[in-house]
Amino acid sequence: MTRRLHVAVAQLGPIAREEPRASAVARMVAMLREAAARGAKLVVFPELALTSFFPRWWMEDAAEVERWFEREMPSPETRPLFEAAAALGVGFHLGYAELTPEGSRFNTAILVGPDGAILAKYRKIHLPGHRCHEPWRPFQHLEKLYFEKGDLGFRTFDAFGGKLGLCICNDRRWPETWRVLGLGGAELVLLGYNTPAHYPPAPEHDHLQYFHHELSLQAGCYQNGLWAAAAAKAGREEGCDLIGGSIIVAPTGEVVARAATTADEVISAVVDLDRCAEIRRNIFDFAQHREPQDYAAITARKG
Ligand code: CDV
Repeated sequence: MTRRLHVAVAQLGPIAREEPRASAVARMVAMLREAAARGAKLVVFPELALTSFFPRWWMEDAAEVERWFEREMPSPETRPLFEAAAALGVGFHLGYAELTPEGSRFNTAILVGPDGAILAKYRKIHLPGHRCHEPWRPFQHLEKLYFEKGDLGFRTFDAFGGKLGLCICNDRRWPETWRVLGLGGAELVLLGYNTPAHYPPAPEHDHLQYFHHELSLQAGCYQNGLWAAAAAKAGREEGCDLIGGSIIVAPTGEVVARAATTADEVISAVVDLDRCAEIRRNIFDFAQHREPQDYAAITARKG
């Protein structure tokens, strides 16, 4: 019996600063329906999918910051997404800004089952950017200020007939993310991202943004023998260009589906989870070929 899962990635175009959550949710419900009509059983939405990418703004007023965060999930505004998915019998992955009852703030992703129940949660570990206002930048990237480092680790979850892992945006650039998920047996990694086309500290790399995105995904998949489905928030959002390039990547590192626009767009592929074994039983048979006693520096020091 093969384990085939039809996966869709629902890329979002820009969300305006004043666009209400209800509008973003309505756009996502429309894409959910399109994905379900194609036969998809799991739909991946981007990082911080309910609002504009607010870490680009320096905000001193705590109340102004808090309005970007979700205190409950589902909430009255997000419940239509959960209800539509359950009615269609489709699961989904959603990124959002989480405010916990204890007052902690995380950049979070959840995995929701086809019955609308939350199956898994991940809180972003690699937070890029800076903590202080840096007025020289054309836009800020204040994830280190607005979020705490995730406290749930890189876990894997039995769901949708396989073992799934979650990570978020900048995590995809770190080989440690993929290896820990791979060691956890992940067969399919889901992630969302908001990646500006312009990187103010190293503008000489701007023309490489799509390349570095795909390079990271393809290497992560190949070197760990797993699938990945990555959803962008894309397009010109409040004067900041975000890359598109949502993709689904096979355990061989091959791209099997890729978005063509920087707008709302659904891509999909039938993912055969058993294909992970092509890599894992061969070139990257961890149990046979890894030499962890020689990797101590990876966890012994930070930089
Ligand atoms: N949202 C992100 O984590 N964005 C980063 C940018 C700032 C480099 C990324 O890795 O795409």
